Amino acid sequence: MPQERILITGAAGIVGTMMRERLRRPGRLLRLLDVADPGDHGRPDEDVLTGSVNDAALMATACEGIDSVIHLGGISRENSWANILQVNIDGTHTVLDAARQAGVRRVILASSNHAVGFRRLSEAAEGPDGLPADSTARPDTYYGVSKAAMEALGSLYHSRFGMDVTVIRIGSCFPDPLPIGKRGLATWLSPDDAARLFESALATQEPDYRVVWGVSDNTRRVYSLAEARRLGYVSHDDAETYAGQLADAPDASGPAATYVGGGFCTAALGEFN
Ligand code: 15L
Repeated sequence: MPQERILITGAAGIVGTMMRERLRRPGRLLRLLDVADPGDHGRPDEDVLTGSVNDAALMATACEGIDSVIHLGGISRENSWANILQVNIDGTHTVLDAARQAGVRRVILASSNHAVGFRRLSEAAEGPDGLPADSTARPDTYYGVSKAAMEALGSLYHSRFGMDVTVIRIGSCFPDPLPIGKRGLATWLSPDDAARLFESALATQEPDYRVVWGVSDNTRRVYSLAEARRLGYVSHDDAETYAGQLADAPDASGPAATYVGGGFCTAALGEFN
């Protein structure tokens, strides 16, 4: 049977670990890469590589024979400018360039809602289905800046080299929305929906550059799903199931109640939190 080969960077992270279990298919090989050892389970349908997305030689090896890259690797919240620049911006460039040199056809980039964290919740309420997925960058942190840079790099690699690039602006992808508090009732992307969305991005026919929101069809959703639906994504989950458990959680106040980035909008810039 011909094998589809997918490289997942950041495979030992929260999203990577959840996707490892969910993106397995007959006839598909998952190559799992992370700076932390993803753990080799000895499965014939997995390759495991340990190392950094900043290591160009390792990335060249990782991209050999690969059809699609799912780039989840990087720092997942605020950090120093030096670390963000190295891991998230330079690292994404290294991944994209290794993919280009290896002739990888498709790259899926895990961006974040924090690329547009300083967009107002009231703006989201104006759109027919919420904040459009192609809203221009309004980052709330250096981390958000790195996600905007990631999106720009993806656009460049599509336009220059014809690579198929899908950017997913992920909301809050955790087993459940509880760690995020009430905001998570709007921003949650369930693990199963995340897998459905990655499958839609893996099934594209024509090379393009597209930006979609990565959220479940939450009752309190503020991000548009129109763009992801065009890709074939159908969400089955809604964070509202957890609303009862969050009834006593504090309501947002100040900037966190005004902007879609929530608490990231007031987190100390450049400080790990
Ligand atoms: C993100 O981009 C982070 O990686 C994640 O840890 C969550 O905090 C999420 O955004 C969010 O906005 O809830």
